[in-house]
Amino acid sequence: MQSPLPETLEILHSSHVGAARRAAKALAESIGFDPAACEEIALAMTELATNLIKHAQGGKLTLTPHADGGRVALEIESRDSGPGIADVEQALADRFSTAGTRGTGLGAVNRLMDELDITSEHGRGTRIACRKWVRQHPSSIRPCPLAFGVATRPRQPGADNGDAFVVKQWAEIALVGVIDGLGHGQFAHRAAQAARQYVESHFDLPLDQIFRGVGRACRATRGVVMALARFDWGQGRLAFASVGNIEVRVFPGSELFSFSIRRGVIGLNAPNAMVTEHPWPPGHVLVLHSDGLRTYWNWKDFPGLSEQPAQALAQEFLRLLAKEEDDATVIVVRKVIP
Ligand SMILES: [Mn+2]
Repeated sequence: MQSPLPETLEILHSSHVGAARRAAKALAESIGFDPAACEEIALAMTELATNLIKHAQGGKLTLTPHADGGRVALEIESRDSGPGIADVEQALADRFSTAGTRGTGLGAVNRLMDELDITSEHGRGTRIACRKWVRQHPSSIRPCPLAFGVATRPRQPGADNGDAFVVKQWAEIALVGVIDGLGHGQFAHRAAQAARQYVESHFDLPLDQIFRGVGRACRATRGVVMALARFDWGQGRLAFASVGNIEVRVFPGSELFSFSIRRGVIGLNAPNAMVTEHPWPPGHVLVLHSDGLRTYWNWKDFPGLSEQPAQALAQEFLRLLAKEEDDATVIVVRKVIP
């Protein structure tokens, strides 16, 4: 199959936005995106085109299909010679701008696309490049042998929870994560939800790419700490990455699991996450929890561990270990107990 050529559209007037949208959608359909992804690409294109009219007196959008080792992606590049984006972080935070103003739509582009790269020079213009990959998820005919238990609560009943979690399953893979927004209350909640939304909409990217995207999504927030564990249960493998203060334990513990935990706050100052790969024997138990649970605990504190289902264990952890003064979240992953 001959791949379609790049296509460049001049965006000078609001009447060009519709044509840009249709061109992006048509190209996305022709290279194999599913209908939902085609809509997301069309929406990202609309945001970028609208941006060019509103903030740069026009510019160019280029659509480029890519094929990379059997994977297919679509890239949208926006170029203008406008005033530049004074505050990229603020521009990425459009979701949180006050009612009526839409920001520059770049937060939406970050959520809709898989990768985003912004270069902006004051008075000289802006280049924005974003990509989305075609997803291929053959559904599994085997039932998932892992069970996931989650327990969470805000520091006070009814308060905003500054923690968040993710549990996603597809094909023969499961992704779980614990996110803790800095501090607590409304702003911690916003940061944690910005991170959660990014992970939920990009769950199937490689872990390091998810961390980078969450970094962008959280730049205008207080920031978060986060740990992600990706189980490829078909292969009996675990990939793990963590930045900041999320506790991770494996039972029975062994040298199979030397996780690499980076210090810092995602969205503020964190280096990118270091992903490590491990075998995952079926009898093992993984616990992830935020610092709203006491970290000085021992597996012996949980009698009958080997018989308890994941959800019962998560609730037990929360009940016994949660601190009064912080949001608290725990995830337990283990094999299904029949
Ligand atoms: Mn906390």
